[in-house]
This record gives sequence, structure tokens and C-alpha cells, in this order.
Amino acid sequence: MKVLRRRQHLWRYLFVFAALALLLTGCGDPRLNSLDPSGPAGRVQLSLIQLSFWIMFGVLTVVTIIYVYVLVRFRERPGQNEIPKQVEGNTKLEILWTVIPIVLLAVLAVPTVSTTFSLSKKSPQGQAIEVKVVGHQYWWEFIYPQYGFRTSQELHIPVGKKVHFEVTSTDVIHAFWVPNLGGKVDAIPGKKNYMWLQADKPGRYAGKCAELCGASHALMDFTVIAQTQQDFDKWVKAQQHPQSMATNKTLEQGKKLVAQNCIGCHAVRGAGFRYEGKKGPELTGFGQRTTIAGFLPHDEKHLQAWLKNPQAFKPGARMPKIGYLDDQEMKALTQYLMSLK
Ligand code: HEC
Ligand SMILES: [Cu+2]
Repeated sequence: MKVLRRRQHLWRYLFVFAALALLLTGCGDPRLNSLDPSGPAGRVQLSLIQLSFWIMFGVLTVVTIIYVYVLVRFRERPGQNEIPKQVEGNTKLEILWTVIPIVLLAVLAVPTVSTTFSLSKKSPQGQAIEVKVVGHQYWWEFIYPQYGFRTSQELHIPVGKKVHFEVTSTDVIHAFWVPNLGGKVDAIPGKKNYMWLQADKPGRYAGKCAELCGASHALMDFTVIAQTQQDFDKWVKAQQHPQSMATNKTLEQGKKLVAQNCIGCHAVRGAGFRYEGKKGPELTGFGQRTTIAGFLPHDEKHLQAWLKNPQAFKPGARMPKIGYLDDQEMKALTQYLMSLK
């Protein structure tokens, strides 16, 4: 009877372990998987993860085997009454278990340190594409100093080329992370950190803030759009020559509303506004984007909902509710924003 009950307990434990194992495999989004990298920086980081994994696995195996062996070999046997002989101090053993960890740590440290430094190299002047990454609560700003413009939420890069990043923040500590390509690099106010990334093939790669930074930390998403050199050059040209002029009455009204309500925080280049706000994301070319605020679907319905109540989507977002415009004004405003190229 007792044995039966024990068996049942065992099954229950096994079930819990199986459930935990399933959970820990992270059966989630492949775009957030850093174990399947799509670029050289990510691959180097993966090899470091594997190196430390196998070293730790080896240590764990050896220690477990010794542990189990000792438990079985030296267990108390029936009829054995006296305490076994106590042994203290064994120079050979002590040297052995001091030297082995030192060797293991050295094997781990040398590639880790050298890789970390090679990944965080500053851009060699003028040779590579440079992007300044600025973290804000709760959005990302990408400045292209060589091309003379800035964007937000969507980071365009050409494939097969090293793109060098200078990462910083304006408020609290964030971390810049593109799981499929590499990362994470802390974005620290008043400090610049460096990193490079490279994408093998065109595509969209998910980006995340990887440092708890406030209420909407989990929503501080961005997208890396890797393009062929040709498409990237086209995008750069479009950014340098934005089409932000209104072409009909409704758009004209929308543009006016932007000038009156939004330009204190947002910039729209090419519209002839006298001021360019830097407190919020750049809206130049907004109509060509694929997300709103980094994660919402890019359509007029979501845009209106966002404008009426940004905090409903991103708690703590530093944009005021635009609740005072009537339906017609709202329509003109969103149409104008969607017309920006
Ligand atoms: C007080 C400053 C401020 C004002 C005024 C303001 N915004 Fe914003 N806006 C922000 C900030 C900050 C964000 C970023 C919010 C976030 O994602 O955390 C933002 C985000 C946005 C976004 C999403 C941007 C993106 O990159 O996806 C849109 C669109 C937008 N604002 C439109 C407007 C419009 C239109 C107006 C005027 C009717 C306006 N905003 C007025 C500060 C402002
Ligand atoms: Cu953040």
C-alpha cells in the first residue's frame, strides 16, 4: 500500500517537471529567439552561450556523478554502528579543485572578453553605416548622422553590411536588443555604448527594450527592417526628400492641425513648419511606416484611437490625449499623417 502511494507521488512530480520543462523551452515567438541568429554578431554571441553552456554541463555532470557515487558507496549499512574515520585536509585534492576551476574560468574568460570588446568597437570613421540609438520612455529614436535625418520605431539597415551603433538614453536606463541579430546593449543617460550588427538577408527583425524602464517597458518595441542595398538607398533618398505637403483641402486642414497641436513635440520635415519638435518621435514619412508607436497596427482606426488616448495603449506614455478635436478634424489629421511619405 505504502509503495503504491509513493509511486503516485513520483508520477505527480514527473508531471510537474515535464510541465516546467515545456514552459522553459519558451515555445514563444521565433522572432525573440537568440539561439537562431541571422547575422555574424548574433552567431558569435551564440557560440559564447554554447561554450559556457557546455563547460557548465561538464562540471554539473562530473559533480553529479561523484555525488551519487559517494551517496551509494558510503551509505550507512545495516549493522554498521560506529562513525567512519574522519579525514581532514588533503593537499593533492585541494590543489586539484583549485586549479580545475581556474583553468575552466580562463577558458571561459578569454573568448568572452575578446568577443565582447570586438562587438563593442567604435565605428571606424566613415567606413561603415553609423546609427545613433536613443532610448526614450517608451520609444526609440534612430539618428543617421551620415545622411542627416532621424527616424523612430523602425530601424532600416542594408543587408550584408556592418552597421555601427552608438547607444544612449535621455531618461532612464533602457537596453537595445534585436534577439535574431544580437545585443543587448545598455542605453544609459550621459553615457555612450557601442555595438555593431549585421543582417544576412532582407527581412523584419523584432527589437525589444531589455531593461525594465517603467510602466510600458514591455511595449517598448521596435522593428529592424533589413533591405537590399538598392532598397535601402531608395529609403534614404525618400527620407532626405520627404513629401509632406498637403495636396487637397482635407489634408490642408490636417496639416494646420499638426502645426497647431503637435509640432511642439513632433517633427515633420518638408512640410514647411517653422519648428521641429524633438520631445516625441519624428513623424516624417509616417504614412510609410508599418506600426504605430512601435507595435500597433498601422491604420487610421488605430491612429485615431492612439491620438485620443495614448495611455490606454502605453501606460505612462508622454503624449497628451488629443480629445478636443471633433470627428471631422480627427479625420483630416489622421489622413494628413497617413499621407506623409
Ligand atoms: C507633449 C508632447 C506631445 C504632443 C503635444 C503630441 N505628441 Fe505625439 N507623441 C509624443 C510622445 C512622447 C510620443 C511617444 C509615445 C510612446 O510611444 O511612448 C508620441 C507618439 C506619437 C505617435 C506615434 C509615433 C510613432 O513613431 O509611431 C503619433 C502618430 C503621434 N504621437 C501623433 C501626434 C499628433 C498627431 C499630435 C498632435 C495632434 C501629437 N502627437 C501631439 C509626444 C507628443
Ligand atoms: Cu526601455
